[in-house]
Parts: sequence; C-alpha cells; structure tokens
Amino acid sequence: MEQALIGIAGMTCQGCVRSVTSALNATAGVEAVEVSLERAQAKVSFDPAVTNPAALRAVVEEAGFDAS
Ligand SMILES: [Cu+2]
Repeated sequence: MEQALIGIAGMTCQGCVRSVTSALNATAGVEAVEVSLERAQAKVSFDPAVTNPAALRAVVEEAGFDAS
C-alpha cells in the first residue's frame, strides 16, 4: 500500500469534500480516502499495482476540481 497526498483547489464546502471522497473511493485500487477541506488536500491509500498518483489526480479533475 502506498499513500499519495493530492492538493485540491476549488473545494468550498462539505458537499465538495463528499464529491471528491466518493469519486476516489469508487476508483479501483483505492483503499482509504481522507479529504480535508481546511488543508485543501486528499490523503489517499492505494495499491500501486492497480493505480497511481497521476490517475488519482485525474479522478479529482473529472470530479470538477483542480488537482496538483
Ligand atoms: Cu461544495
């Protein structure tokens, strides 16, 4: 298991946090997701054999936010 810290711009409320959390949770290889509105970031535990940080950032972008 690896952990990725993804910076997320554009989240304004807990609804945004839920959107990002469920999008990441729905991604294959993702084991745990912790999204912080205050820190504007997501901590994601994932299986590196299945997914990678670039793919996780793409999921965040598809949910409508800017990932870095
Ligand atoms: Cu929101």
